[in-house]
Amino acid sequence: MIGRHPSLGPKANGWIISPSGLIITTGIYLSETLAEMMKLIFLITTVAFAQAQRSAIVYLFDPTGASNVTGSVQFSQSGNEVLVNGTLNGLAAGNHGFHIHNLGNIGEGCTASGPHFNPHNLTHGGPNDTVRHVGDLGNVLTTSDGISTINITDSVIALDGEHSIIGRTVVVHAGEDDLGQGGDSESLLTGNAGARLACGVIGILQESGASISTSSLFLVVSMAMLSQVMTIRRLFK
Ligand SMILES: [Cu+2]
Ligand SMILES: [Zn+2]
Repeated sequence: MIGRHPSLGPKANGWIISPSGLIITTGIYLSETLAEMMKLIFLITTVAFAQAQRSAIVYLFDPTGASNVTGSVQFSQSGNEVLVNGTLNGLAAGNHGFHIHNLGNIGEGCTASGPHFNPHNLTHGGPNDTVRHVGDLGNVLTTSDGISTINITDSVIALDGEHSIIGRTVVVHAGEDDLGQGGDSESLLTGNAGARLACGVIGILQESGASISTSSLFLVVSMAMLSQVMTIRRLFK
């Protein structure tokens, strides 16, 4: 019997001629379906990662107890930028250096966190400079009531990849960061920001939405696969 099997969808390009022909047709149909599904999975994965939204949080305090500086700061990825928002309490009025330091270790009064996070081995700078440490977020301004409101947008730090700040330490300093303009060697290392008054290790606040959307999209893919298998099973009945 020669004819197009009614249960073959419009995407099937084979004709059923004989049982062996049926197997060949089904084989072509299966491999085409698999190729399409691979493309779909690739697309879904790409879309899911493009939509990834991750956020992080740090609670700051003085591990030595010497200062009463406390606070919390949140980081959220928004496209290529990271929004940095938070509040600190207990600093003297004026500017205070605010950086991401290399390690996630607040020991020895925050000094165990090491130097500024600097994966490209550049000199210290301000947040708007091309030549800067990745961790150079400049200064936070404290008003006369001892409150520092942080509202920074930065396109160099990130919440994943090479510039990821997750697991590193935020440090706020006693003095103002001169942003590398101080004219001495220390300026190009630390911005002469002085003592470390409070610090905290940056942790994951929220995983990206990718895990949720990926799982729901994989469900759709699984349903599609199941329906293909059922179509093929019908062909053999
Ligand atoms: Cu610092
Ligand atoms: Zn620096």
